[in-house]
Amino acid sequence: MSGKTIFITGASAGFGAACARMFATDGNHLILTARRIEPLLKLQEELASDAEVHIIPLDVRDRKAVQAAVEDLPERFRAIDILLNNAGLALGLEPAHQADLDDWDTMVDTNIKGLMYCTRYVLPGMVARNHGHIVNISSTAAAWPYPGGNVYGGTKAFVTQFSRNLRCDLLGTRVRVSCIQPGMAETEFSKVRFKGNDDQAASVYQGTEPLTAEDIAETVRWIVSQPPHVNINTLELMSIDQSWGPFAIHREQK
Ligand code: NDP
Ligand code: 8X3
Repeated sequence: MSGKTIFITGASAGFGAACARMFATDGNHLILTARRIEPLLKLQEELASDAEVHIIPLDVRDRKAVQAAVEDLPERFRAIDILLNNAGLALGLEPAHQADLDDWDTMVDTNIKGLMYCTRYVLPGMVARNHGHIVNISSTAAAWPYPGGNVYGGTKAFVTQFSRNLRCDLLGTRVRVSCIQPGMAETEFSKVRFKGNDDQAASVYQGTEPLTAEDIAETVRWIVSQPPHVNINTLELMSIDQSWGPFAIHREQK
């Protein structure tokens, strides 16, 4: 797959940056967005020989900024073929009664509302062209609860169900919607979740071979490379070192 125009949110690190590298190598044109401009500039320089790269400093929580980012694109980048809704984060792992409400707000504003804004502003062009693919990054946390997952898992359940509902609305068009639900993958994710505590972040992956950002990029590549009549709805993947636990049961001490 080459020659496509691909809009990536959260391209400054992790999955987004790995997808940018992969799509650039394949010869696509990229719109890379994130809040941090420095890593975007570096990526633009790194990929310059392979791809045309347009960078936009963008906080997906800012609805007007998302609208401007999409509507003010240079002519060359206007016809977006693929929107990769990847920007997102988990903050904290405290139980619900101790969690920080500001963290909850940030997760809802980013993972739900930011993804909603990007989708809503990009989608009309796709429908008008009767062509396009939205790829949403959800999580195993969408389907499988765990202690401390509270609002993070809730936001990812939204992403999965929103993806399915988009398919319903888009039936009859040639616009595809796919949702990927990865498990534990080593990126900046845990550093963000544990607010810069590197030891706590490293302990998540200690003694395991977690998924990598490149594994996710390969998955995205496979999904978008399917023939146009094939829509991958939902795809869940995990490291071989991750699985499910038994139901937790509380027992009173006699
Ligand atoms: P990283 O922390 O490495 O990357 C997250 C990206 O999201 C960064 O580029 C960051 O850029 C961007 N981002 C965060 N908040 C905003 C915002 N308000 N506006 C714009 N961009 C933002 O994590 P991952 O690559 O691992 O995460 C990518 C996605 O994958 C997330 O949605 C995450 O929930 C999901 N995921 C991650 C898993 C994992 O184990 N790593 C597993 C399953 C799903 P910047 O800070 O520059 O804005
Ligand atoms: C990230 C995976 O298990 O930390 O979405 O929630 S997990």
